[in-house]
Amino acid sequence: MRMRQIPYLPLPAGKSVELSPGGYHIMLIELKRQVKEGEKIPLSLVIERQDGRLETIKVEALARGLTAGMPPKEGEHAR
Ligand SMILES: [Cu+2]
Repeated sequence: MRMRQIPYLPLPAGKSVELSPGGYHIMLIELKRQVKEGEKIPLSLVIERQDGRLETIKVEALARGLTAGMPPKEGEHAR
């Protein structure tokens, strides 16, 4: 497993950027408690628009078991 932290994830206009266990993903670190499988985790994604304005998008991530997805390999993550 090799992952590298990136300061931000570029979002090219008009193109979709996929987050996946083996590719770019959001990694939660320094958690204060154990996350249980099936738990919904509220996340705030901050998007910087082309004009420099910041927009916050709130999403909910469903916590899945460690074996639910492909294990990260050559992926990169943003936080
Ligand atoms: Cu990661």
